[in-house]
Amino acid sequence: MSHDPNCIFCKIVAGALPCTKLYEDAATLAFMDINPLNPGHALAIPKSHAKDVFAIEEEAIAATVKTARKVARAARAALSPAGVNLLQSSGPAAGQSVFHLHFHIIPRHTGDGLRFNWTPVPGDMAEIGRVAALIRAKIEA
Ligand code: DGP
Repeated sequence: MSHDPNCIFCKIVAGALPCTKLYEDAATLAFMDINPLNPGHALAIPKSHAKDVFAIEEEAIAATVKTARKVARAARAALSPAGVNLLQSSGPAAGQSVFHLHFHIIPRHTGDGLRFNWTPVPGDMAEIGRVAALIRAKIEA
């Protein structure tokens, strides 16, 4: 299990900092976000330190998604939101501020005014196809 002594979420995993825990298993932990965007806003993290989606092992992120799903379902049962966003940000340009991979679980309500900072605009299908081909060529087995 990788541990970064300077990482705030590693300190939470180690019990050196408090959190409002929702769930844990051998590989993951879920707890409430201290800056909730909506009531019920929670985070799911791997216990082993990995900075972001690029650094994390497949198994560890799969376990974290499983926990995020569990929490999303519990939030739906408990709070009856109209929907839930699962959000993962990797890199400062994507809005990541804590560099230990995490999924936000954000209960949503119609008209709650939350925006993730983009306005949908129909894409150019040729350009979408061109970029898809670039990414497809780099998909690893
Ligand atoms: P991001 O910007 O995607 O890296 O999200 C980091 C989130 O972590 C942000 O919503 C606030 C939350 N957060 C930061 N420090 C702490 C902490 O010490 N405890 C808890 N529970 N949440 C934290």
